[in-house]
Amino acid sequence: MAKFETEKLRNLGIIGQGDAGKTSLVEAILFNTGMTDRLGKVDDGSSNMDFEPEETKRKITITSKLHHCEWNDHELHIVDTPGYTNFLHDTRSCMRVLGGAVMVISAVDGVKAQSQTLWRWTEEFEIPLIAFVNKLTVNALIISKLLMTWKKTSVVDRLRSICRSAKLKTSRVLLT
Ligand SMILES: Nc1nc2c(ncn2[C@@H]2O[C@H](COP(=O)(O)OP(=O)(O)O)[C@@H](O)[C@H]2O)c(=O)[nH]1
Ligand SMILES: [Mg+2]
Repeated sequence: MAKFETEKLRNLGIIGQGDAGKTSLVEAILFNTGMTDRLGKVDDGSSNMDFEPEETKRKITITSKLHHCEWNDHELHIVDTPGYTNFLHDTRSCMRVLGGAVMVISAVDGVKAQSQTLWRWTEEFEIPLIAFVNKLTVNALIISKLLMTWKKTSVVDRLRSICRSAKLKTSRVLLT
């Protein structure tokens, strides 16, 4: 792996409530950037990120993990974080070092309390955030309904345009 100057390094957190698809997204990033030669899957225990025995057994992320890849002449340090309430303190611990974060939102489940908590924490730590709407192929919840959920959390205006473009990006990731 090439060596990068400090200004070319980025610490990127992948955050969001449990089951949103964070670890799967990280696996897709690693695979698509050539860091892995197979797409790791949480469901069959082949994930590169959820490797602890308890994690492969329960199919959830319990502690934050770090991986890296290269993109656009930068080195990305990707932090995959837990989203379930019991382990959320671990996600908060990582926030101090994040230069940016992607909040993964499940189009199936909408926005739960954990996502709102995480959103507030990114504001507290002043972390630039983008939203990534996942699981759109499931078709269980249309994007407008998801946005209605966000409306109740009063952050919809910031997210509306991002969610629209995320729809295209998500489809692309899912097809790979
Ligand atoms: N249909 C569908 N399922 C997904 C997608 N991304 C993740 N999943 C599934 O959602 C579940 C939780 O995924 P995971 O990556 O562990 O979510 P995390 O808890 O946010 O890290 C697993 O069963 C995944 O296979 C997606 O884009 N579409
Ligand atoms: Mg996970």
